[in-house]
Amino acid sequence: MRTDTSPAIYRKDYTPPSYWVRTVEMGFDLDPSATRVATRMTLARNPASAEQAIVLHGEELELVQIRLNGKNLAKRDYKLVDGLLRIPTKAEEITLEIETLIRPDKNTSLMGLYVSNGNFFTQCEAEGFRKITYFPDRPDVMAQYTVMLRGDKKKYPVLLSNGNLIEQGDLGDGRHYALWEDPFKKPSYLFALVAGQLVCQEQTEKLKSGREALLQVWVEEGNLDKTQHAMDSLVNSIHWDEERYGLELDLDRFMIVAVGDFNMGAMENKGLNIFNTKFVLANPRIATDTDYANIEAVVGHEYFHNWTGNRVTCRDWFQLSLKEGLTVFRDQEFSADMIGTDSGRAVKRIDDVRVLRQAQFPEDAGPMAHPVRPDSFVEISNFYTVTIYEKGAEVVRMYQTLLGRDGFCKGMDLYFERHDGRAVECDDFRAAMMDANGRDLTQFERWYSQAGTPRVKVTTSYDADKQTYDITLAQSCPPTPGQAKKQPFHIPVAIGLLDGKGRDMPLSLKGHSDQPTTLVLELTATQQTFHFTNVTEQPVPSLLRNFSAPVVLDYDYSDADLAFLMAHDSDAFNRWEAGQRLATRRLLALTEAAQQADSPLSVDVALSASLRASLNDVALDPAFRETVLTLPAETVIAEQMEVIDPQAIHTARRFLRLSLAKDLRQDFSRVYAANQTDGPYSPDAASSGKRALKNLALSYLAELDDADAHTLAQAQYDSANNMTDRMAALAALANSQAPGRAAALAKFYSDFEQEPLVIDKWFSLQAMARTTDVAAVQTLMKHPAFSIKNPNRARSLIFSFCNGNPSRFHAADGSGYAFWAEQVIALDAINPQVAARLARSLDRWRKYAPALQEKMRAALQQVADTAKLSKDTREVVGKSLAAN
Ligand code: B3K
Ligand code: ZN
Repeated sequence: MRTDTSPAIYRKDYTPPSYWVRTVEMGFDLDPSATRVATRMTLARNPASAEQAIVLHGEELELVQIRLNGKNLAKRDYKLVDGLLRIPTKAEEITLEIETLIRPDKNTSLMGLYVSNGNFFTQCEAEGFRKITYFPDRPDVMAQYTVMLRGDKKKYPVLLSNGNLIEQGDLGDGRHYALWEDPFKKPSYLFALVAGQLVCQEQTEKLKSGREALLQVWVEEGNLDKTQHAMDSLVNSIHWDEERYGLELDLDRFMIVAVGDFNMGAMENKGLNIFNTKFVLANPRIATDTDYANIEAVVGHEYFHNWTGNRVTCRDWFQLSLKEGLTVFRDQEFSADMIGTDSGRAVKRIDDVRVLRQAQFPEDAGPMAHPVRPDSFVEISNFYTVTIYEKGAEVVRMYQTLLGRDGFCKGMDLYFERHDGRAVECDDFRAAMMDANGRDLTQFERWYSQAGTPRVKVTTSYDADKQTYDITLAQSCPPTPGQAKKQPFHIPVAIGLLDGKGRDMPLSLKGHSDQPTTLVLELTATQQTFHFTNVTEQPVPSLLRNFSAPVVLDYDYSDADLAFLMAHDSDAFNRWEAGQRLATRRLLALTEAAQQADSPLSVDVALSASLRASLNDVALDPAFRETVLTLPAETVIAEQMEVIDPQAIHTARRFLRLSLAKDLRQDFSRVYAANQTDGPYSPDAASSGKRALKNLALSYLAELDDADAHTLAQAQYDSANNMTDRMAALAALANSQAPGRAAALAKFYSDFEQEPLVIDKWFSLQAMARTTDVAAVQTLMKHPAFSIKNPNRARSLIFSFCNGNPSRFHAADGSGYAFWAEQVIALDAINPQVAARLARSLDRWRKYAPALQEKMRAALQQVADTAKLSKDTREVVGKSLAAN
C-alpha cells in the first residue's frame, strides 16, 4: 500500500491572507510552446494576518524573474517549496512583478492555460490560475485586472479577456494586441482569456435600466449555424434575473465562448463565460430536446453566477455550495419559468429530483459522503459534487419553502445589500434569510454541517368519532464517514389530505387560522405529532408535496392508496411519486424473484392498469405522462436494496418493461400515432413533451423486438427531421435484433462524421446498449474517432459504459472492473480531474455481493498501488478503500 497521500485541508484552519491584492496587470505573449506571462500587482498588508510574508501559489511554472518594488529578487530572497512561494516582508504597500513561462500545448489537464484545436483557453476554477503565474490563488483575494494579450495575427485573430476591450492594434511584426480591463474586482478563479480563430453571433440587448449591453457567442467557424439557441437562452436569462430578483447585468459586454476540450459543463468567468461545446451548439440536425433544455439551463446557470458567485463570492472553497447550490436553484427556477405551465413546472421538478435520487442519494450513502459545506478535502476538484450542487440547491429551495417566495426574495436583497463585492460564507447567506424575515433558522445550519440523507418515517391515525387525524413524523439520519451521530434537522414537510373522492380537504391545524389545502409542517425534533381537527372522513395523506425536503420518506401506503394518489393528487409531483412507489415495490419483488432461479417472474395487473390510465389520460400533458410511464432507474432500485444485485435488477426491470409492452401494446401504438410533431422542429416544451411521450411509446414497443417494432423504428429513423427522433429510433434499433441495426449505426456515423457532439452520442448509445460488453467497448476504443484525451469523447464511451450500463459493467467475471482500473490509470496520466470522476464509479463497492465486492476491491487496490497517481484520483480511491 502506498503512503504518499497528500494532506487534507481543514475548514477550521482558515486564516486570512497576509496581503490583499489591489490591482493586477498582466501581459501575455501567446505561444503554444512558450507563453511568457508578465504580471505586476499592487499589494497591501492585511492587518488581520500575523504572517510576515507574501504567500503565492504556483504550479508547473518556469519562474523567470521576480521584482519587489522595482528590485530584482535573488533566490535567497524567497522560498519556493511545494508550490508555495514565500517572500518575507512586513511592508505595507508593495509592487510585485513576476515573469513566468508556461507550455500550454503540453497542458493536458485542461487547467490553467491550454490549447484546444489550435486556440488558447483558460480554466482557473478552482486552482488553475496558479498554473499561469504565482499568485495568492484563493477566492477571498479579490483584485482588479487589466490584461494585455499579444499574439500572431493570423493564428490568433481574436483576443479576448474579462471586462471591456480598451484598445487593440497592430504590433507591426505579424502580431497584434488587445487590452482588456475588468471594472469589477474578482478572485483569480474568475480570470479568463481566449485567443484564436473564432467567429461570433452578436446582438445588443436593452437592460432594465435602459443601458445597452453587447452579447456575443463565439464559436469555431462552421458552427455559426448552431448559436441561436444559446443566444436566446442568454437573453432570457438576463431578463429573468431582472424580473425575479431585480438583478441587472453589470457589464457592457457579455461573451460566451465554446470549446471542444473542457473538463466540465461551463465556467462563469466574469464577462467571458467559457463553455463546453455540448452546452452551446444546437440546431435541429445535431441537438436533441434534452440538449436544448440543457443549454438553456447551463447558459442560465453561468449567467446567474454573475451575481451569485462573482459579485458575491466564496471566502474559501469549503463554501462552494454558497454559490453553486444557490445558482443551481436559480437555474432550476429559471427553466421552470421558461416552461411556464404548472404541469411543466412539475415535470422539471421531477427531473431534478430524479438526478438527486440517482446520483446524490448514493453519494450521501457512500465513502465520499460529505456535508453541503465540507469540513475537509484533499483536492477541491473532487468536491464539485452532486451534494454541493444538487443537494445544495435543495437546501436553498427549503428556505423558499419555509419563507415563501417573497420572504426568500427579501433574504436575497439583504444578502446583496450586505455582501456585494465580498467573499463570504454559507452562514452569511443563512443570516440574511433569517434577518430579512425575522425567523430563527439556527437549527437549519445542520443541513450544511451534517452529511447523509435523512429519513422521515410517517405514521397516521384517524379518529372517526372525534374527527381528528394525527400525523407523526420521526426523523433519523444514517452515519456517514466521520459523523456517527446526527442531530435532528429542520425539515419542511409539505402535506395535503385527500378525501374519498380524491379532493383536497381543507386542513385545520392548531396555530393556523386559514384552512389551506397544502400545509408545510416543520419537523425540528426527532419526533413530532401534528393534530388535525374537523377531518370528516378517513383521508389518504399526500406527503412531502413537491418534494419539499431532500429526504427519504417512509409511509406504509397500501397499493390501493398509491393507485388512488396516482389518479387524484392535486400535487402533480406526488401523483408521479405514487406511481414510482408502486413501480419500485414491484421491481424490488421482481428482483428478489429473479435472484431465485426457480421462482418465475409474474406480471402485475394492478400496476399496469394504473399506468394505462395515466398513459391514456389526455387531460395530462404528454411530458408528464412520459415521466409517469418511466420506471425507476436501475441505480435507484439498487439504492433500496440491502445488497445490490445488478443482474437481478436488470432482469426485473426488463421483465416489467416487456410485460407492460405486451399489456399496453394497443395503448402505446395509439399514443405513438397521436403524438407526432409534424412540421418544422421546435424545442418548445409542448412539442418536446409530445416527442418524449411518443419516443417512450416507441421504446416500450421496441421491447417486443418483433418485426412491427423494427419497422416502426426504422421508419422513424428514416423520416426523422430532428435529432431527438433520430436518436430515439437509433436507440430502439441498437437494443434490438432488427436486421437494419448495423446499417443504421453505420449510416448514422457517416451522416454525422463531421459533428463531434453527435459522434459522442453515437459512442454513448453503443456503450449503453444491452449487448455491449467490455470487449465491445475495447473495440470501439480502437475506432479512429475515439480519443481518450478529449473529455467529451472519454465520457461518451468509457463513462457511459461504467456508469450507464450496470448489468454489463458488473459482469460476474470482473472484466468491467479490470477495464475500469486500466482506464482510470490511463486517464490519470493525462487529466487527473477526469480520471478522479471515473474513479467514483466503484465507490459503492461495499453494497454488492461478496463475489463482486472482492473483484471491485482488487481493482480499486490496483489503482491505489499505481505509482505517480494524482492527488485527485488518490483521494477518491483512498476514501473508497478506507475502512468504513
Ligand atoms: N463553477 C464551474 C465549475 C468549475 C469546476 C472546477 N473543477 C461551473 C459552474 O458550476 O458553473
Ligand atoms: Zn455553477
